[in-house]
Amino acid sequence: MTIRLHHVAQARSFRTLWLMHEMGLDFEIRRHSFFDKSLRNPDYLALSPAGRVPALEIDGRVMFESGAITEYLVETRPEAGLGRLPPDAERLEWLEWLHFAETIGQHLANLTQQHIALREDWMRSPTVMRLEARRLEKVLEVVERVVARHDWLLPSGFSAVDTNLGYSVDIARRFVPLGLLPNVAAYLDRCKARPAFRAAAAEDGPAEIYTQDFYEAPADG
Ligand SMILES: N[C@@H](CCC(=O)N[C@@H](CS)C(=O)NCC(=O)O)C(=O)O
Repeated sequence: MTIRLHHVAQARSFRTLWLMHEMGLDFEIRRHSFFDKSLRNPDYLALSPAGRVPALEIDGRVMFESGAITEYLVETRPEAGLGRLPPDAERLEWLEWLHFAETIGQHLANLTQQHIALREDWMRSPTVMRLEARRLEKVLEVVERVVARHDWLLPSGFSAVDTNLGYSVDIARRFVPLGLLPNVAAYLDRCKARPAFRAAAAEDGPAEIYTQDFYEAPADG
């Protein structure tokens, strides 16, 4: 049965796209756009009730939530070795990083709304833009400390949590300069050098959310 990923270029569905390449799975991609309202049509809402991506059709079911999809993929296909299933000693850290990817993600969502989704200046809040960029920097400092100690989030090496968190870092660099976070920058370079990341990037589709390399927070005062 075909695995089908519902994907928007540059969105969190990239995590699933990258992970499925890491796992060597066969799948097809159904592309969507944020800007044509297709995520709000009843057919799509039947797959993903909040109209979000990713949604993954797999094993006769459909799943939403990128973290849950990551867990499901590594649990049902353990031969890829990208999960840390109980009683693995790294299980606890593996789960922490999986969910920490969405702690980063909430700041990314706020910044994306402020800088990109709100199209008129009067709709935006410079205070929120500055605060969220600062809070994003703080969570990246946590990543900075861990990838200073080893190449990937877990001491044992690359795992599926690097796809969830690596994606978050790749979007975060558009809002926080990585110059003061050299280990995060090197981690991102390692992610991007992986053949599976490159394969996913080649399939991501034309950029429609982030069209600038960097989105500067307005100066204070
Ligand atoms: N926690 C969810 C978040 C999903 C999510 O909000 N995805 C965004 C793209 S990054 C989306 O589909 N936004 C469309 C919308 O809000 O209408 C996950 O990780 O899958």
